[in-house]
Amino acid sequence: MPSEPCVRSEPRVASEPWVRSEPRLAGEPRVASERGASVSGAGNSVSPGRFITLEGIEGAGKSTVAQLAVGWLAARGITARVTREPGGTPLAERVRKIVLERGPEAVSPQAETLLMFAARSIHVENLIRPALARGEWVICDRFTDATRAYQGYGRGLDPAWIEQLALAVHGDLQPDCTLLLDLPVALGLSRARGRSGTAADRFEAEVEEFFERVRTGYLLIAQHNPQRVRVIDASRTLPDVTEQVTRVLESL
Ligand code: T5A
Repeated sequence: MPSEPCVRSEPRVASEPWVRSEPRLAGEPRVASERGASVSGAGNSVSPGRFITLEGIEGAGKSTVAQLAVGWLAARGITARVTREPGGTPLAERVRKIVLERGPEAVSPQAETLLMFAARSIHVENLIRPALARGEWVICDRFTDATRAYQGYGRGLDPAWIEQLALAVHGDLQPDCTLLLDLPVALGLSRARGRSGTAADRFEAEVEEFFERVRTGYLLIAQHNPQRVRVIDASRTLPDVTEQVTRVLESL
């Protein structure tokens, strides 16, 4: 696991297809500490919000880690909000239903991507940006790295197109830190299928090779963004994963 903490500006790697120089929108701040801050306690210490995302293949443990992180932060007096993508607001959850459910009509990779970004746009505008502006921490189960990994590496869509959509939808809003829960595909799928009592959604019904491409994509994203993305060995026991995650949170 890389040793450096998540920091907010990272070197750009020219060869990485997901990397581009993101222009700042006029008047829009770059990072969480500029976006909003709240005064904590009786003193004048500023407690800016942080935008933390959780990524990984099916069954990696993202929901479990999200709850763990919010509890760890609450014990330290930090208000954190757990949310997820696609979804997170009532309207975005309706889009989630559309994009995940299996139905008689084909959903092209392009349509899938546009639906993901439609949900994200609603989520960013109505939940993520306002929470960060209040100085809250946002723990988000999946964000744009999921589109890069699933629709880009998994479905084979043009990474440049995905970056254009990302820029249009959330400008230069980027996670302050991303925890990539990495584990072998077979283990993730067995955990996900073992837990779920419901029918497989469109993604869960995919073949293992698809998830292998997604996992490889995630690891490449981590490799090219070592300061933002921290890789957690999610194949370990929950206490071990908890320890890895809290070490990262302590560094923020
Ligand atoms: N998608 C999403 C895209 O294609 N593009 C996008 O842009 C976006 C945003 C969303 C789907 O949409 C796709 C990706 C997804 O296919 P989802 O609900 O977010 O779906 O995704 P899932 O990965 O399917 O969520 P899961 O709930 O299945 O997985 P989690 O949250 O990673 O796993 P979790 O925490 O529920 O854990 C699974 C089981 O394992 C146990 C848990 O108790 C649970 O039973 N567990 C462990 N067991 C042993 N050791 C550990 N360390 C464990 N950690 C958890």
